[in-house]
Amino acid sequence: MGYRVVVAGATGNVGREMLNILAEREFPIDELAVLASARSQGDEIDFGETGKKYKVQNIEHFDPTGWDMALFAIGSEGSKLHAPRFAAAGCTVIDNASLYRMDPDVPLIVPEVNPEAIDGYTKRNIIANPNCSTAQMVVALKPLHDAAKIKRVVVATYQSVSGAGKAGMDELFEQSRNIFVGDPATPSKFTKQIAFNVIPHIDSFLDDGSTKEEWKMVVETKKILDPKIKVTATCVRVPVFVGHSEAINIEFEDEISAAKAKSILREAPGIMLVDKHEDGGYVTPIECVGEYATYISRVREDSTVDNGLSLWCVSDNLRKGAALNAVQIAELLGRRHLKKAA
Ligand code: 11C
Repeated sequence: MGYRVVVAGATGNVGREMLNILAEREFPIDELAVLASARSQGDEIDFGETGKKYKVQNIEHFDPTGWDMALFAIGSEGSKLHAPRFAAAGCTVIDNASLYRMDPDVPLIVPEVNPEAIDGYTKRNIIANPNCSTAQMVVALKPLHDAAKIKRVVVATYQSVSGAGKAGMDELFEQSRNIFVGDPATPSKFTKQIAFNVIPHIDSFLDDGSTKEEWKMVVETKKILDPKIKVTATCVRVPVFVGHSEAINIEFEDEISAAKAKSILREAPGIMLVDKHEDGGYVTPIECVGEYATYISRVREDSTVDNGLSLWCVSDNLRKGAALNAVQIAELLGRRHLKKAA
């Protein structure tokens, strides 16, 4: 016996990946409803490679009563409108938006890192999925924190345009083509030209000069992993279609060598260590597209501080950064609480 599962926002980048991953992982589904805004109502959407197609229903008119769980990828405004309604009807919401992440009554979960925190979901019947750049970083940090206690993290991100949705991907494609044919590369979704450029600005600016994306990496890491860890982030958009990369510098309380860190990371859940000291002995974003793992490369000691390490971390932002993590939360919810499926 399986679950009655809803995917909301099914026509977007993350929603499509949610459907692909539910199908790939053979999530136990008795009935599936595929929702989006009125604009997409009636469109047909593939359920991964199963050959099954589903008609998109209008979320406004959908009655969630009797449905077990809903995976939401409809942005904060959509979640604000619909998540409380679904949750009140008894359908547990696994929400990819930032809206509820810092709500103390909503668990913010990365299953490899803080699975036990999911038990608090009953307060609001909502579980939050973290920001993509946070998710991959905490997967990398968790086993190292367990081994040597992290004090401080300095991270610079190299985030792909798919983090800004389909419009971001279209803009990179169109600007690249325009530049080749001599047409203007006018920015629209991004604040400056993204093709052949990098932009040190993701999400809105805050009063202290940081951006909301940078703030999310700080507060979400504390909520998921350990409130004592200090984090400073610089988030940068780069002309890559899919796959976020991060250069992470970590200061530990206890001594930890690069060799020890590598042996820990080699065994850690969700991580693939690819770290050869030779040309190409590391992972780049195009190699992680469509994969589940968070890839770690370039692990080395930082001799400028006591107990310091630097590393390179790459993952598919639409998968581990969003849809895969949401499906893993659904699996965890099933295992720990719903206990319906075999
Ligand atoms: C980006 N990380 O790359 C963002 C996308 O809080 O879920 C995801 C934003 C979020 O633009």
